[in-house]
Amino acid sequence: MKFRGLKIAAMAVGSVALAGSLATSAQADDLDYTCNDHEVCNYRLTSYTGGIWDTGSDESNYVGWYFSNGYTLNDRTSSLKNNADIYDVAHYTNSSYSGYYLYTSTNSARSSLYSPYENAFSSHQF
Ligand SMILES: [Ca+2]
Repeated sequence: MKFRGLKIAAMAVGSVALAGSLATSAQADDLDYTCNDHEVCNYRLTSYTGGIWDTGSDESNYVGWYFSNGYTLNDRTSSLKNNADIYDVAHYTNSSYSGYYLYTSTNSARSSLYSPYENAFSSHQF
């Protein structure tokens, strides 16, 4: 199990209000299979179906993570939501934030993806 939340807490040191809400979000409702505020949510199939993977943190390598329906996360995202209140998110086709990337604005979503992004994401960063 990977440890989460430390990076968010460190990033938010400059803002007491943000530190509280983001740290709580990252620890309390990550991977609860609900797309909460502050989270990016990847879905196995289009139109936000087929299993969800939700987190409020950056993730540099999707290998080892799984959708709610048990499918491996790596190279399997077909739609996504960015519910992070103030952050755009970039999804990358390779691990460590490399390869092709796709920006999704805060509080927006993509009901389907297209080549070279469909079933290709391996990391994301707010
Ligand atoms: Ca959640």
